[in-house]
Amino acid sequence: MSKSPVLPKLVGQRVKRREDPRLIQGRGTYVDDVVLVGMHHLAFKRSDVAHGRILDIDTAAAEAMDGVEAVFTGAQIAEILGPMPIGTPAPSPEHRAVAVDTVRYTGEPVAVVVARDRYVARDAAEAIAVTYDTLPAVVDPEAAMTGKPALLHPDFPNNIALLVPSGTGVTGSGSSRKIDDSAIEDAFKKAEVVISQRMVNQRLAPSSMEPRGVVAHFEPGKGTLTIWSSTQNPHILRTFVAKQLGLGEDVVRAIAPEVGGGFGAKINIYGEEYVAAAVSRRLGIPVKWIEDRSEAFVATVHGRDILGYVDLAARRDGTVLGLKMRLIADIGAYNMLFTADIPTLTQLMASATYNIPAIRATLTEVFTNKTPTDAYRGAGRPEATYFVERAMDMLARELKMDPAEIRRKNFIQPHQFPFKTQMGAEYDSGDYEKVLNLALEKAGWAQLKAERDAARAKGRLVGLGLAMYVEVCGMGPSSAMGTGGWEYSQVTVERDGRITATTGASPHGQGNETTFAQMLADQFGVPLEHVTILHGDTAVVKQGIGTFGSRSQAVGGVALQMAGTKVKAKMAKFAAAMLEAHEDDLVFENGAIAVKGSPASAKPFANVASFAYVPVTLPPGLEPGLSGEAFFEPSNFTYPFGCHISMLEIDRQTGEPTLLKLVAVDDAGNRINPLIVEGQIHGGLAQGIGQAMIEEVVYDESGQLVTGSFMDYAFPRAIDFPRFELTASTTPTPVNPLGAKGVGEAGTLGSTPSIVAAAVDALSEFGVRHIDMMLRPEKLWRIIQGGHS
Ligand code: MCN
Repeated sequence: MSKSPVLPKLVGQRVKRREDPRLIQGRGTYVDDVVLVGMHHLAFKRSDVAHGRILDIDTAAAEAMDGVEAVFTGAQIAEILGPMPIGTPAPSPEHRAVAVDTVRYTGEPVAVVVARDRYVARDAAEAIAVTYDTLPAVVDPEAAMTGKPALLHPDFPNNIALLVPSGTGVTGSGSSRKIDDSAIEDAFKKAEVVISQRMVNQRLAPSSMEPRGVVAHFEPGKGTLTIWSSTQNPHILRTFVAKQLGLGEDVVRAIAPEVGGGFGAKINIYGEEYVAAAVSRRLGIPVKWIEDRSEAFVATVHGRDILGYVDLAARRDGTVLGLKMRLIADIGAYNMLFTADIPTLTQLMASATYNIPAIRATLTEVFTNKTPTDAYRGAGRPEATYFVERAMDMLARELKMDPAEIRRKNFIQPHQFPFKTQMGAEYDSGDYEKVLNLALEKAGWAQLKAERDAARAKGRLVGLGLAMYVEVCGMGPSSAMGTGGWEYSQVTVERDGRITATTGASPHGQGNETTFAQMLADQFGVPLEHVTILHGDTAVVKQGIGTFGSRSQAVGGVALQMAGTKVKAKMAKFAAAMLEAHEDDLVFENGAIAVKGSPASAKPFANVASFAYVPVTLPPGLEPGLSGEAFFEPSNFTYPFGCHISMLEIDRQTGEPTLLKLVAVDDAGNRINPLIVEGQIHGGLAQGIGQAMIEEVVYDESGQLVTGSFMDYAFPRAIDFPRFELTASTTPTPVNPLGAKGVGEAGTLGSTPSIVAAAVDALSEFGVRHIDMMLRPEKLWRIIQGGHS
């Protein structure tokens, strides 16, 4: 036989993303590229008041327009669609995909038009006249908690959606949860110094490059529904849509074609998806809805919006004794799929990287007349990191300690892992001092301090900030996730030796077509080009949960490896028969299977594959074919961690901040593809920096969204960033055999508090202790002028 090429091992290598050539060349197929014969278009008439009773909807003018097929009001949609389900056990008010008698946020749908084309549909939606009895808008979450100025939902007194006490001394679950305060109160009694600060983790608009969109095609002859959606989790979409329509999952097919980003906001199953499916079934025609950008600002879930009252108790030597966090989450008008769960992750991560002996973190989720919140990159964990890291920074300032030293003093130590925090999280593995030291070294901390001081001596306002983070990700296990916390994969060696694998972790920008192919190429000893990863279609991928909570690698990657192992074991049996050897003595490498130590015996991989499909002499006990599947249920989350350092300058004349430097050391355990991991960190940093410096969703007192377009909502661009300086640290997790933790959200965690710390440091001559995000120049300018933040 001809000599096989020597194939390099690919796991751990900086392999370029296979997805990129088609995406960069505009050759991807997105939902809006799906065109079906007879397809009609939907447009939603949306409320322009934040809170009001619908007195009248006049659809006559819309219905009379040429090209309009049908108009449905909320009441008519309610005849074909029940209230929307959620994915958590939280108590939830009735939520209709199209409002029936009351609207609760600007942008809530009140009617839907079905028309020949998109333009007619939009014109007709505009022609619908709605009369409202306007009610007072609930905008301030703290006033809302006292029932002022109005109630959103009759069954939720004082607009309180959920109360969750948590921390040291908490026993029981659900409504029978009790809290014994003695440990935390003791800690505060013993304290020599207490830091108390109200902090805002402001509301953000997740803005993926591709807005949402859906095509629904119910085929009356077959009784089947196919739904294309720009979603992060087609299988969950299938389950929920099937249930809402009263169809079996066997007749519903969900397809996520190319998805142009999601950032957590495309986990939710939206009203538009249910409506498209129900309308397609009612009318017997395919329908399409594509969100436009201004619609996305009101109709796609928002992120963050958690207010924290934080108290930190410590000794004067910097030892932290206790932490109290009173969290108020402004969740907007309704519960969406995971709305209720997200702020509980802020509670869960309240211990951050520190061994804090007593913690109390209470959470109140509050309804207001705003777009509902749900997951947004980091989802609850950046908020926890921000609150704790800001408090640690204030403590350092109060005690005149170096911000690194105070952290060092309180870290959970490497020998303490697995470490159970007072919040009940079991951290898998970590070495926090290692990443801190690495970050200080890479940044040149002492040198930076000298540079800062030299700049200050010249009158410049330069500051340094440092933040640690630890994140909970790799979501499952199933006990923690209402949708199931496992992941699924199937691996097939085709007749020609090529490998096709499916994964339920449907990527939407993360690059798993590359990383997963790297893993299989190594496992089977074949070239990367011989492996194809399929995803995003429930007819192709039999089961799945999806891509979110930085889980695709730590959960989906393990399912892939497990399926691969099964197929490889079977293939070894066929090869053993061909080579007249024992299956345990075989090696898979360089595109061939050989007896260990005897390269001359090698059979080309493709020949063994072909024999498995035409086994003229079938080895005893074997079925033909080479395909295997696996479900992986993790035993725990994974907890990646890191340290981010920022240097920032504020213009004394204008208050304009400029980020001069960002150094990040991130530990995601073993990395499959360092290039992709760095890309993921870059993206997360961009969003963390965006939150710290320029992004903020603002509502006025009547509940109108003031930042409803990119003219008013500042979105970070490349010119807003310095060159990121990244360093990897590697502490494998024992939770999965790959030793891999998640990384997709990590960049959002440390960057944000480190930048705010740098801004506070830059303005230290004005006696400022804390500045709420975003770092609006006007706010900073006022501090410089002697005012307050
Ligand atoms: N990876 C790796 N080694 C590791 C961990 C991950 O090589 N130790 C690789 C993975 O194979 C994958 C990527 O890094 O290619 C991210 O993996 P992981 O950390 O498991 O995160 P997920 O794939 O589950 O992605 C979800 C995460 C989240 S929660 C948000 S939000 C987010 C993010 O990913 N949204 C994104 N990154 C995004 N990137 C893009 N382009 N678009 C989004 O919407």
